[in-house]
Amino acid sequence: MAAQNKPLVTHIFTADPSAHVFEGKLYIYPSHDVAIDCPDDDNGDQYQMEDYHILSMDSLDAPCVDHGEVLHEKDVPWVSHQMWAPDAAYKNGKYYLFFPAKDKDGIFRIGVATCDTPAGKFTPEPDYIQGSFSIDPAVLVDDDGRSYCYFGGLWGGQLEKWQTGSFVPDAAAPADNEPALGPRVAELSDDLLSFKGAAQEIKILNKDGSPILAGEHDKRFFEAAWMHKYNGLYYFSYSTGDTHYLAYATGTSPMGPFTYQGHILEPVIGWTTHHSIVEYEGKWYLFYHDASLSGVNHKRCVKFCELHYNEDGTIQTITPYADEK
Ligand code: FUB
Repeated sequence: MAAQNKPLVTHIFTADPSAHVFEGKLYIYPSHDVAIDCPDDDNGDQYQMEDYHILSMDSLDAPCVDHGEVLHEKDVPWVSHQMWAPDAAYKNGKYYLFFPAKDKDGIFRIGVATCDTPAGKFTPEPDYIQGSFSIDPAVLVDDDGRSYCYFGGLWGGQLEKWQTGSFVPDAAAPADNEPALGPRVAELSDDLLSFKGAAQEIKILNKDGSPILAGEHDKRFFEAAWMHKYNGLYYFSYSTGDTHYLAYATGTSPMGPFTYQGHILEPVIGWTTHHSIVEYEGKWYLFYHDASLSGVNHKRCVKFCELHYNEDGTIQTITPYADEK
């Protein structure tokens, strides 16, 4: 299946799109890439984002509206820099913006800001969520009212440094023949402002129950967690990072374990790949980004395409740019 190849907006660089249907409209919560000129490094220093803009569309054919800056790093007391991939949630009449950023010690944490409307502006909590670390929060408000925050990212996202439960600056990554590091999940409090307990590591297993190994780079978790439900099953999807796939695994519990199923999206233009999956008017859509607008890894643009399931619930792999060949 081929992907459409049209940026939603071209007047700013955007990435990491978390799409939700709120009040009957599609809202997209992306990162806002900064157009600085600098080389890439494995620590992600080229991603120096300072704020968030929210996008929305009245329908899939309607123009995409930029609601402007809704939160800036200077408005968040605990943040030093690098506001990376956000997500949003709605509960009890309030909208929540979850975002990772580096604290004053250079450690990635996850913060939350709230608003009465989906398009902001958002008011941040004074401190980050206690017990949070690393990057790329994705929040599921489940059908039973319980809510979960999924997060984590390797390399610049610092997940390797948290293997002991504390931040160890020079911690080594697992060897290729050891189980891969899993993303983390924490149940959220009823007001979505704190973790109910310590975050747990999520297990992503092969179909025979064995763990995916750190050396299996085209399957193992790297960053960009997303959770959605389809026909009552939990679908945990993520980026494989250095092999540039979006992959997914399924399970019967929101906390896992999840069984690896395959790839959702083949590599796009640019190093990173990050996405969300949303149902809108009875069809399913993948929102994703690439670097086609600039040709530069850290100046990205968000796009979407339809996503199709097979009858057995597996997802058909999407090939970007196939229509252009
Ligand atoms: O946008 C900055 C980082 O790049 C995100 O947090 C990752 O998921 C990757 O897309």
